[in-house]
Amino acid sequence: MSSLDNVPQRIEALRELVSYHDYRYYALDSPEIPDAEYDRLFQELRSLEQAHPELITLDSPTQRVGAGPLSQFEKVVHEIPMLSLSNAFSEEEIGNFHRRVTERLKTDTIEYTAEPKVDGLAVSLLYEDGVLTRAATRGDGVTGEDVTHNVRTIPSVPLRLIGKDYPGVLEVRGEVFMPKARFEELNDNQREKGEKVFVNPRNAAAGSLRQLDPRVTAARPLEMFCYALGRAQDEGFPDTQYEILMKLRSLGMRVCAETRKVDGLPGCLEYYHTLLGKRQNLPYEIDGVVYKVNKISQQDALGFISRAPRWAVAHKFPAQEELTVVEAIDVQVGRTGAVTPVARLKPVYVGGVTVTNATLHNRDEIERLDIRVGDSVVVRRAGDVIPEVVSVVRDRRPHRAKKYKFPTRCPVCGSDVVYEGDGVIARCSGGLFCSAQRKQSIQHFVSRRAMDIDGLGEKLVEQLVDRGLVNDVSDIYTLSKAQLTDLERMAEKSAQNLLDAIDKSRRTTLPRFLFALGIPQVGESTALALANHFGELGAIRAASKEELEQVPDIGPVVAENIYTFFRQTHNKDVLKKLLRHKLHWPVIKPRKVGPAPLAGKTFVLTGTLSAMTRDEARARLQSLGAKVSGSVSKKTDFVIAGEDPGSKAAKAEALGVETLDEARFMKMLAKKERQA
Ligand code: I6G
Repeated sequence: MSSLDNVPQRIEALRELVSYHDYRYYALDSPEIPDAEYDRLFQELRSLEQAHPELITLDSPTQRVGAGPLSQFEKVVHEIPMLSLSNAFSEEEIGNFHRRVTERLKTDTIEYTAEPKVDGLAVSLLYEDGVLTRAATRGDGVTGEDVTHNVRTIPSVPLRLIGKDYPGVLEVRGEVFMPKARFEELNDNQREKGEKVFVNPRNAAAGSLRQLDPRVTAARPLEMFCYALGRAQDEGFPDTQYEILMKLRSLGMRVCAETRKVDGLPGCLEYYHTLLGKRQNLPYEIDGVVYKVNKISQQDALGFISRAPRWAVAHKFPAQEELTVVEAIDVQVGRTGAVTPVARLKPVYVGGVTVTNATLHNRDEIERLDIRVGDSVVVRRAGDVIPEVVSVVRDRRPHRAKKYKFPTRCPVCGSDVVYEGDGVIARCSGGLFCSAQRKQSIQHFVSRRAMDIDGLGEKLVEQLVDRGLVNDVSDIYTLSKAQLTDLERMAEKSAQNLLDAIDKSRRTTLPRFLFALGIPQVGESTALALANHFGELGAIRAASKEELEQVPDIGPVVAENIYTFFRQTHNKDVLKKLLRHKLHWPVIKPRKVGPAPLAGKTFVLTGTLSAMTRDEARARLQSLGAKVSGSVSKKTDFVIAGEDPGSKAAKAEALGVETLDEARFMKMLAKKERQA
C-alpha cells in the first residue's frame, strides 16, 4: 500500500507503466507482460485515483471515456488541409504514375513506401506537449468535426506520447477502422438486441465515431493506424516517409505492420500482388494499397495537383461491392430442409469473379431489405464467402415491383414450409420425401470431412437420385459398374475410380461416420465429442437424453436431436443397411471421466506438415480436447508451424505465443495420445 506522501509519484509511475504496456501491445504488437499483470496495474491506478480524485488528469489511461454526451459536434478547420489521393485501377495507370514521378524528378530510381489502404475513415490527431488535445474527422478536407471525446476511447490511440523526444506540437493523420471479426461480433450483438446492423466495417467505424455519447463509442471495437505526419513544430523529424512512420511508432502510435519500403515500379507491383493474396486473411478490410515517394525532399519537389499529392497514389483492388439488378428471387432447400432465399442477379463482376447468385439468408433479411424482383442492389463478395446483397437502391425501384412473398410450400416437393424458434428459420416439412433434402444429405455424407468419397460430386448425386439409383446413403454401397457407366459423362475408368473410392470409404472413423449421418446440429466437433465419450456407435444409439447431455458441449437441444435421430424408423433402417455394407472404424477408448489431455488449449496450424495433412492434425488435436483456431491471438497457446509457415508464425512470435515445429508437435501428440 502506498503511503500518502508518495501517492502522486505512484500514480505517475503507474500511468507511465500502463502507457508503456499499451505501446508494447498496440504500437509494437509485442506485449511484455501477461494481460492479468496489465489488469493489476490498471486496477491499482484506478483505485488510487478513486481514492484521490484531485490527482486525476485527462491524459491518464483510466480517463478514456471522459466527459458525458455532447449536444453537437464542433467544427474544426484543418490548418493544413487533409488531401485526398488519386486512384489507379490498373497496372498501366500505376506505370503512368511512376513515369510522371521519374520524369519530374529526372531520375529512374525511386524508392516508395507501400501500405495497405485500410477501409475506414481518416482522422487527424493533435498532440500538444505530448498530450492528445484534439481529434478531428477529415470532413471535406478543409473542415472536419471535433471527435476528440470519441477518439480518446480508442485503445490504440495514445492519450500521451511515449518518451520525451517529440515536438511540442505534433499532428498525425491516419485511419480509424473496425477489425472484421469485431464488426461481425458487433452486428451479431446488434441483431440480438433488435438494433440496426451495419452494412460493412467502414460504416460501423464511421457510425461509431459519430456518436455524441463517448460511452457508446467506447463500447465499439475501433482501432487506428497512423499513416502520415500532418505537421511537426520542431525541426529534427526524419526525412523519409518510412522513417517518419517508424518515429511515430516509437512515440506510441500504431502503424500498420504491412508497411514496406519498395523499389520502383516492380517493387510496387510485387507488393500489390502480395497484399492482394493476403487480403482475405488480414484482420481488417482494405480496398487497395498506397504508394508514396519515400524521400520528403522528392515529395516537396513533386508538390500537388488540385487537391491530391503528385507523390502518392492509391492502387485499388477489384471492387468487392458492385451494383446489379435482381432478376428473380428463388429459394433453395438444404440438407436439413432449411429454406434459404437466393437472389438471381444480372451477372456482375465483383471481387474478381462474375457473380450471378447472392444469398438473402432468411425471411427476416428479405423483410429487412424489402428486396423485390427488378430492384437495383449492392452485392458484396469478399474472398470465398458466398456473395450477399448488402442493400437495395430504393430510388431505382421500378414502379411495379411487387413485394416478395416467402413461399408457404416447398418449391421442390410441395410440403408445407414451417417456421422454427423465433420464426427466422424456415424449413420444408417433407423430410427425406423431399428430393432436395435427399440430394443434400447424400452430398454431405460423401463430402471430404465425412466419408470422403472422391468423385461423387453434385451433378452425379443429382443424376443418381433423379434416376432412383440412390434413395438414401446406404444405396451408394450397392452401385454397380453397369449402373454408373450408364450415366452421363461417366466412362469406364471414372466408374471404376468411383467404385474404388466408395469401397475405400468403408474403412472410416467413428467421428467421421457420425458427422456423415447429418444429425441436426451435430458438426465435426460434436461428433468427435460423442465418439470420445461413448467409444462405440451402439452406446450412442442407446443413450438417453440425460446421458447424451453428459458429453462436453452437448446441451438439451442437441441431445434431443441425437436422441430423436436414432429413434426415427427411416434412420434406423438406413443405419442397419449401412452397417450391412461392412462400414467399419477403429475402436475408441471411451473417456467419460476427467478432462481431455489438451482441454482448454487453443492451437493454430500453419504451413505444410510432412507426416499428415492439416485436416488430420486438426482432427487429432480435437480428439484430445484442443480447440483449433484459424487465427493467432493472445489467447492462442501453441502455433504449429510446418514448412513455409506464413504470417501466422510471425504473428505468434510478435505476441510471444509458443511455436512448435513439426518434430516437437509430433512428440507432444504422441505423449498426449498416450495419456488419453
Ligand atoms: O486516404 C488515405 C489512406 C491511406 C491517405 C493516405 C494513406 O496512406 C496509407 N495517405 C495520404 C497522404 C492521404 N490519404 C492524403
